Amino acid sequence: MIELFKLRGKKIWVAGSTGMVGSAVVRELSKEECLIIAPNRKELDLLDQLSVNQFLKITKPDIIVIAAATVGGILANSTRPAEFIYENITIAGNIIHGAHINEINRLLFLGSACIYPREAEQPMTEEALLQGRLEPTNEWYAIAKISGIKMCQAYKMQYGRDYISAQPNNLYGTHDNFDVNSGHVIPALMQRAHLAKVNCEDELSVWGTGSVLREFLHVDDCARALIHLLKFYNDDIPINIGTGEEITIKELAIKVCDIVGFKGKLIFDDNKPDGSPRKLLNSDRIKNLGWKSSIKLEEGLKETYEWYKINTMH
Ligand code: GFB
Repeated sequence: MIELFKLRGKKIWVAGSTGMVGSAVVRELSKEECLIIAPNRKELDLLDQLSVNQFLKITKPDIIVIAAATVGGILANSTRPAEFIYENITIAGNIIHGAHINEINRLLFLGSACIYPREAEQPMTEEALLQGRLEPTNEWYAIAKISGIKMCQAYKMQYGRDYISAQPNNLYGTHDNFDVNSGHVIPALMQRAHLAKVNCEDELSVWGTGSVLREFLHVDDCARALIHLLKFYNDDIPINIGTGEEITIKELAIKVCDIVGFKGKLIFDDNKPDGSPRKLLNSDRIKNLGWKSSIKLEEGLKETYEWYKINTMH
């Protein structure tokens, strides 16, 4: 397959480089003989348009990966809608417009599988975008992500910019947010199961009915997919990234408890939201470009738990 864009010798800004996805992208890019620029939050405020423009004017990267976002699990999404919509729209707007006015021609924007309608036909193809109503628990985040995707398409259409977007399914892995309230299901359950084990508790509460399905993608697989897309993809269709495998939250909770070594009973708390009933991506498009996931859920969960034990305070 012809490499459309060479990364070798290029200066690449990874926006959000201290987060879970950004740090994985930096790790993968460091194998590519390119120059990575990765300012942290204190060095660059992505919500400040002037600072972003100034930064781009001075550093002039050849390529930008937007892995920066305000993210969180189902509870954070549904209880902090203003932060999720404002911060994510602003980050996307500042960086995409800033890239354009600074003549930066290549950019990859990270979307999310929650951009698709709640009732979309499964597995969801890229064509399902904007064909129905969004899942209410994360519509604010989804609208912001759809805005970023649409900006990439608009700047490509009007100015011929090579800006692309990709949406991975539910991510997990090292450098995740393990907070029990604001985290996504895997890190939150891991932390909760770990604490229940340490405190010799008999029960563990799992949010929702446990019957909904999710497709989980390891962040290192995601980072490899993003780099693959930077090299080989330039269509305006935002492209799906998934494993093709799904699991119920109940099965996931059992797996997490096995790995952590918590032997108590699982209690399903249906006062907490379930969110989407099912969210499986059709990832044929990226598979046809020569990428597929390589980390099995079981293996990824074990590695994540090892990282959690070494790197978090508990
Ligand atoms: O990972 P999660 O928060 O996000 O929740 P979504 C997935 C499922 O796990 C839901 C259940 O059905 C939760 O009710 N769950 C069980 C738990 N126990 C827990 C727990 O302790 N913590 C959490 N968080 N969930 C996300 C969006 O939706 O999808 C994100 O909120 C993002 O913004 C992501 O777009 C792709 O899969 O429901």
